[in-house]
Amino acid sequence: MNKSSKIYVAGHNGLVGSAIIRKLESKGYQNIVKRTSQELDLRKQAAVEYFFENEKPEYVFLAAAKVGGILANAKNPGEFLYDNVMIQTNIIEASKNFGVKKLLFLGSTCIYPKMAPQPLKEEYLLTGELEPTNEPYAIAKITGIKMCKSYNEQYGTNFISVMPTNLYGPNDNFDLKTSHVLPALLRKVHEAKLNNSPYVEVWGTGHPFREFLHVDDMADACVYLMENYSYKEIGEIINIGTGEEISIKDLVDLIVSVVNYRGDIKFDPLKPDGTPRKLTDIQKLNKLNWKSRISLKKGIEETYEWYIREKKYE
Ligand code: GFB
Repeated sequence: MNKSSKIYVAGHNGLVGSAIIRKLESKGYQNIVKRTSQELDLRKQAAVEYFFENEKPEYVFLAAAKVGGILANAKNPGEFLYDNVMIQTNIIEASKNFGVKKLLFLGSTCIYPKMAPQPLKEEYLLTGELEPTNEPYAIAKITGIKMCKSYNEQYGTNFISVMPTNLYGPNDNFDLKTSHVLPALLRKVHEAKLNNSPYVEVWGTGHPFREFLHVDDMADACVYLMENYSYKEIGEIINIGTGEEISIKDLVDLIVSVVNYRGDIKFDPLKPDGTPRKLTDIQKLNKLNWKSRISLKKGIEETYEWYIREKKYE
């Protein structure tokens, strides 16, 4: 990839897509192509083929997806399956048809079996039952992984699949019904402080563990892999994470201290906990000389500063 290469970032307004744009621009890439979902419905194959035929991007970051937290997945299984399969299938097929030199497909660590040994190694894929609350999303992402692998084998394409852990940061979704846990708690604790609420409600028991990677670290890893490694060196999938986990309860305590909220925390065990742990094994990534840099505390502080500045209320 050189500075004048034509690069298409699918999903450029989302959490990861916008971070990839920031990273590419900061590294001097000038020829970046973007389309909003109003300009280009990626679920429509003819529209995607027409776009690729006219723009002929050389490199593609496939960061467009229908994403959401545990309840959003559980309540909208059909949408999570259909939208993600259509979006990724259309872009991967068009990338093959119009000679894209390299594509990076974003999966998720929820593709691994619910009770897989921890930390999660890439070879655990498809070795057990998936977590029910996000099975449709996971099936869609596994389909994308297998499509990239199959196209590389049949057509000689160079499509790589990366599996990020839970991500957070600027431009995240803060809608309390559809968001992931970290932005949801940041908003809840912030509003509880503003409204002098006596307590904040947290879903589940607080016992599950999660790993959190700041989206700027994620974008750095995506651009690094796209610049330096091909499918042959990476293999079918590669985890991207920090290799460190925290319980939801300790995450709440960390957010409470960053926001400086003085009320109580109430756990609602009637809400789902989801998978107990999903810690990434990042040996494969570390061997490619990449490590995350942004600590969780610093990342939450920066995200909170961004949130207050941008007042990201849904
Ligand atoms: O981030 P999250 O929604 O999804 O939930 P997953 C993580 C944990 O946070 C669960 C707890 O144990 C929730 O019970 N939690 C506590 C909350 N309070 C809240 C809250 O206010 N909002 C939310 N959302 N959670 C997702 C998958 O799994 O991981 C996605 O559903 C994707 O498809 C993503 O793969 C990376 O981490 O459980």
